[in-house]
Amino acid sequence: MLQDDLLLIRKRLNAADTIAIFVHTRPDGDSVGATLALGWALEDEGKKVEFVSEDPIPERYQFLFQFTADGKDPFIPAPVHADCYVVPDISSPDRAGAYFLDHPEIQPDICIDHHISNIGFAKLNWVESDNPAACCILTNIMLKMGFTLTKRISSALLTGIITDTNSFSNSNVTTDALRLAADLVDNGAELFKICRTAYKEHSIQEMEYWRIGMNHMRIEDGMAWSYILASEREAAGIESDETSGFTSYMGNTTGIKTSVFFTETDEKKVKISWRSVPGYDVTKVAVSFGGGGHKAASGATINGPIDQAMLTVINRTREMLF
Ligand SMILES: [Mn+2]
Repeated sequence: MLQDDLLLIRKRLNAADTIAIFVHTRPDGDSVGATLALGWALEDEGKKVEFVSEDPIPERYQFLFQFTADGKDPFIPAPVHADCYVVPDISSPDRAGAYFLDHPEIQPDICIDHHISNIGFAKLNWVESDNPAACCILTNIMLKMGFTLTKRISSALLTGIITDTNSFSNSNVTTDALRLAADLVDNGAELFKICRTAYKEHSIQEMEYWRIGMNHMRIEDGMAWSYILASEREAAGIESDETSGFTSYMGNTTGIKTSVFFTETDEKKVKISWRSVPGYDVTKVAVSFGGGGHKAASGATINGPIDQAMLTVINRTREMLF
């Protein structure tokens, strides 16, 4: 990426009156942190900013709202007055929700991303696919563009770095990421508080999910799997069909090569989530069921009933990987 590109990004932001910044659908910490950090930096320079999210911001990131002017959630579902569109941590237009699909005449102005699958859909694209977090990229380039990283901006950026690196434990964490994080703590970001709130703390619903998952878990020949029924989710008051990290948790068990979690959806379909250690490519199993994903993390949705689905999927996973 050339310094000239950074100059173009800075010029485009300077020229705008109202800048819309989007989080991606099902927003995570990196997405929320990047959007708030850049938005606040622009507000500090007197720009009007529209924070856009089609989905609600998960509760674990809402502590960042204490730093908004009125202490309230600043996000709106779609832009209103924007003359510049920024999409951080977003690899393709659909990841921003329906807005750019419904308005094909609008091309996002600036994309800042770290996904290897980024398709370069904005007018200006700053993509570092080996960078562990969009918030790492932003920390770096916001400093280069002359923005001041205040306490609230540093808190938002550190939230993204901690959550996207799994608290600096992923294989792609660089010394650069560690140094940038230290600088953000120097600027007033509260490491312990952010780790606790955005990363470590679970809701009671998530614990319910794990309790049910633990109860149903089976371990056999290097595979661990479990499930949750729609009726169990309803009884426990669990609204989401996300596995709340339980598939990874099973997959981190010593000796386990592949973990699989089955969620019976409200429509009696079965959502499958695979995780695996290096050497076990779960994408090909997921693709054989009409799904997809990454070598180490994939998913698919198939028809029930769940008993039959589990039997078929576990057998095929064993045949294809072991
Ligand atoms: Mn990210």
